[in-house]
Parts: sequence; C-alpha cells; structure tokens
Amino acid sequence: MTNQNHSFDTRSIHIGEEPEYLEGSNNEVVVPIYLSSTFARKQVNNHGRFEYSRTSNPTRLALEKRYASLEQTRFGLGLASGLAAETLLLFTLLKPGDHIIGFDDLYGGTKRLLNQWTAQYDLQVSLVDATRPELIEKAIQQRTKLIWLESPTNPLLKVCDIAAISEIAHRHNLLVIVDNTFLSPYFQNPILLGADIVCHSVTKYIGGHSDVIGGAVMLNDEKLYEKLKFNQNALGMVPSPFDCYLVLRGLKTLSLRMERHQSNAMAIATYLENHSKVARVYYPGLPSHPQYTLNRTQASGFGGMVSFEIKGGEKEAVQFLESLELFTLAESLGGVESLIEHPALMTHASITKKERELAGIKDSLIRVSVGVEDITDLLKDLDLAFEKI
Ligand code: P1T
Repeated sequence: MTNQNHSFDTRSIHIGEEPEYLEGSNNEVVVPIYLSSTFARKQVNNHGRFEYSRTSNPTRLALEKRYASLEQTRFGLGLASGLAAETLLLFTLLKPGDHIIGFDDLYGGTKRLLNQWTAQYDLQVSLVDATRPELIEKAIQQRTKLIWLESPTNPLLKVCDIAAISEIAHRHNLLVIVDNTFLSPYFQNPILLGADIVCHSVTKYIGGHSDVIGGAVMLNDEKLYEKLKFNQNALGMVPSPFDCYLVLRGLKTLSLRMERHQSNAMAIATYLENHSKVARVYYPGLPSHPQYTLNRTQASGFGGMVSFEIKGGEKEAVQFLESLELFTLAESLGGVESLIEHPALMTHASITKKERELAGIKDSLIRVSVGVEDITDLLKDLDLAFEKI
C-alpha cells in the first residue's frame, strides 16, 4: 500500500494505482482507461461508487488522488485544461463586484481571462509587481477576495515570496491561488508555504510529452473542495479518461524529467549569459537573478524554463528562432522535447503591446522550454543559430 510517507518519486508512480484500489477488477498494475460514460445501478435511488463519468470516473479518480498526493494536499481535481482550472477558480469562487489582485507577469491566456472576461462578470482586477509583497498589501481593497500568483512567472521568470504574500492575504481574509505550472509539484509545493489553492496546466511538465491538454486544482479546505467539485460537474469541465491515463503515465517520470530539464536549463542559461549576442538572461537558477535566494528558500529547484533578450529587436529574434533545427518553434512548454518561442508574437500576443511593455516583455525576448535531449546537441544548435544572425 503506497502512503503519503513515501518519497515523491514513489508516490508519483504508485498513488492512485495501488492494485487494491482496483478491487473487484482484475488487479491490473496500471489503471485501465474506463471509457464507460455511465454506470449501471441496481436500485433507482442508489448508485454504486460511480454514477456518470462527468461526475466521477475511475481513471480520473486515480489521477485526482495522485494530484493531491504530489502537492501534499487533501484534495485534487482533474480539469480539461489549465484554463478550465482557472475558469473554475475565478468564475465560481467569486461574485460580481469582487476584486482580484494578480501578478503583473502571467501566462498570456491567464491575462486574457483576467482582462477580457472578468469585466463581463463585473469582477475588478489589479495587476501588481508581486516581487514586492508591500505592493500587494497596498492594492488590497474592501472588495478584494483573491490573490493570483505564478512563481516563477511566464515568461519573465519572476519569483514572489509565497509565504509572505499568504501571510498578508490571510490577515485580510483573502484566498491565495498559485499557478505552479513552471516548477511542477516536484520542485515546489505552494500549499506548504501558506497558499490556499494550487492549479496547474497539466499540459506542461505534469503530462510531460506534449500529447495532452489538461488542468489540475489541489487544495486542503473541504468546503471549498466540495464547492469546486460540484461546479466541475455542473459546468462539465472534465478531462477524458484517455487524457487521464496519459497524465498518470507521464507523472511516473516527473522527477527524472525535472532533474534533467533543470540541469540542461542551467547549462543553457550559463551559456546564454556568456554570449556576446545576448543582452539579458532570465533564469532563477543563476545567481544574477534578482530572486535567486528567495527561490532557493521556497523551492527545491529552478526548473527548465529560460528566457533571454537577444541583442537587437524583433528582426534578430525572428531570424534566430527560424534558424534553429533541434529546438522546435512552438507554443507550450514542459515536454521532453525542447521548444522555443517569441512571447510578444506568440504566447503573449493576446495582451496589448502597451501592457506587454509595462510588464517588460520586449520584442527581443525569447522563451525556451529546455527539453531532456543531450545538452551538447542543444548547445550546438544554439551556436549555429547565433552564427546566422
Ligand atoms: O494551455 P492550458 O492547459 O489551458 O494551460 C494554460 C496555462 C496556465 N498557466 C500557465 C503558467 C501556462 O503556461 C499555461 C499555458 N501556457 C502556454 C501554452 C505557453 O506556451 O506558455
């Protein structure tokens, strides 16, 4: 029987897939993909463990148990995408008139949700530089209900003090939600630092192979969990059993992948920092990163995401991106293969140029999701592309 005392690596392989969990089936070592959309009952008023797959499904339940175990929370929920997880949190926990404080650097799709959708529901949003917790406190209004963070952020890798912000939030009765996608539960557990709810784009490191879109929510508060679970079913934001199977499979190697993502990322960040055609590197594992020490105190690693500004502007950035062979020019991140992109033209194109500039996302900024390939091959590919500009 796997339990919470086992190490992360053990739990990421076993939790939710213990043979005894599958009692009544054939004691499979791997949870089957339960495709059935509905479950038969003997009596009208009494369904068995499962009723209807939108409400709960055995493959999804195995995954939800693992989600909770890896973030060290009591409860986990599986959603159809990272943005479905965010929608569930933002639109079903808040009421019209409520106010949200968000980090000023966040994934472009999250900003689109905060900027374009919240207004329709009469939600107010203030974006602040959360690397300075005092600015969060200053932004709190009478109607503030929630603080939305990423750490490190997408794409500028800013790190905020999750414990200090949680302390401020709880003094004012506010909820703290941390999107923990970039570090994954392997390197950071925001709930242990004081946050109330964690969410993930499972599409990234948790899935790990660029073959599934998914989201997750993890938390300890039972009342909030019951509310979110009810809404997950009522709004129908669930992942398919096949997607759950892919994520269960991907999670088994999360610790191995994250270690390799990180060592490759460190080598690439160091290489870029010493390159004459690079103006600035953003990676929390470099001592030159402004929150290097803070990240070391609240996380056990720095992750696999590196951003940098190339000397010149959009023209040089595009030329460089289109000269690479091994790095795939594509949105998304966290898969075993290295991906590279231009935030201003790709992942963050949905926010206005003015807002991008305010947040510090320049046209020369390039974001790298460092994969687990051989580091010599990756560095050679970067070298060749730099030579072409
Ligand atoms: O794509 P989806 O699974 O819906 O997740 C959205 C999301 C949420 N949070 C963070 C931190 C993210 O990075 C994302 C998705 N990001 C990309 C697609 C990207 O290339 O940055």
